[in-house]
Amino acid sequence: MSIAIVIPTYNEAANIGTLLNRVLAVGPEYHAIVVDDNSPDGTADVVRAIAAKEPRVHLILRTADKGFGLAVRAGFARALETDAELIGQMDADGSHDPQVFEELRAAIEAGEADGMIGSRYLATSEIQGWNLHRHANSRVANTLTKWIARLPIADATNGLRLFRRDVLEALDLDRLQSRGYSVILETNYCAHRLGFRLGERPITFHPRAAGESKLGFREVLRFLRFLLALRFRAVPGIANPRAARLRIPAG
Ligand SMILES: Nc1nc2c(ncn2[C@@H]2O[C@H](COP(=O)(O)OP(=O)(O)OP(=O)(O)O)[C@@H](O)[C@H]2O)c(=O)[nH]1
Ligand SMILES: [Mg+2]
Repeated sequence: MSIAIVIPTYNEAANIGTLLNRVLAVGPEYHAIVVDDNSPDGTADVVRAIAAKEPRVHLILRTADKGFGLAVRAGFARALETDAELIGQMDADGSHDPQVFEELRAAIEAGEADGMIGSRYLATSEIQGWNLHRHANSRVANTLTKWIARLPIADATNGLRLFRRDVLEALDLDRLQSRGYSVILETNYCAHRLGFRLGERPITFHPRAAGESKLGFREVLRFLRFLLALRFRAVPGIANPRAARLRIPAG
């Protein structure tokens, strides 16, 4: 059984080599699909050099329409073309520990859930290196998300997740609306609305190892716009009468 981990990257040349080694070291069944938006720092070149020697590393180079959400969707679509039974996602900057996938996998294999999330907001979770401003931002976003999306999970916006492949098959990736970070919430939300069970495990969220954050004000605004739209949009495969009446463009 193989496990495909999708890793979106933008200017992660300093981090991606170390991270790929860590992902591959989790187990021989782990494959990495790096989705790079043509980073000016040469991230794709680093990945290409590793992929030339390591068949479990794959690169998708996107050259138009940059976006975290578009990249994640492209990565999931590629993963569905492989025989991977479990498909995951993580950041490239060292904030997420790939070893957590083994815990998430065990929970899915035990039948606890169809998709498992590494959570920053359970009792024993830990977030390292955030200043007050970053904590406040995340708390507000998370509270708004809980209030609007009403998902049965504490952390609906962290990009460390693992799904059974049938969850992603059911999502209809082409019909998702998110181009940015809201893709995490959107996919969790759609999976839940489609009747799949989501679970969580506590994680330690580490500070970014090198490079700069891409989470700017524009991305925050896009996320808020997506939240607004969420209650009034159709979920692919689910009828939503409110969606026909009010259409707010998604983030
Ligand atoms: N392909 C692609 N990847 C992106 C894009 N924006 C961010 N990423 C990647 O997505 C992951 C998360 O981005 P970060 O900048 O770390 O955002 P964050 O983790 O929310 O913010 P920090 O905690 O401040 O690092 C990283 O691996 C980024 O390289 C994008 O537009 N396209
Ligand atoms: Mg980060």
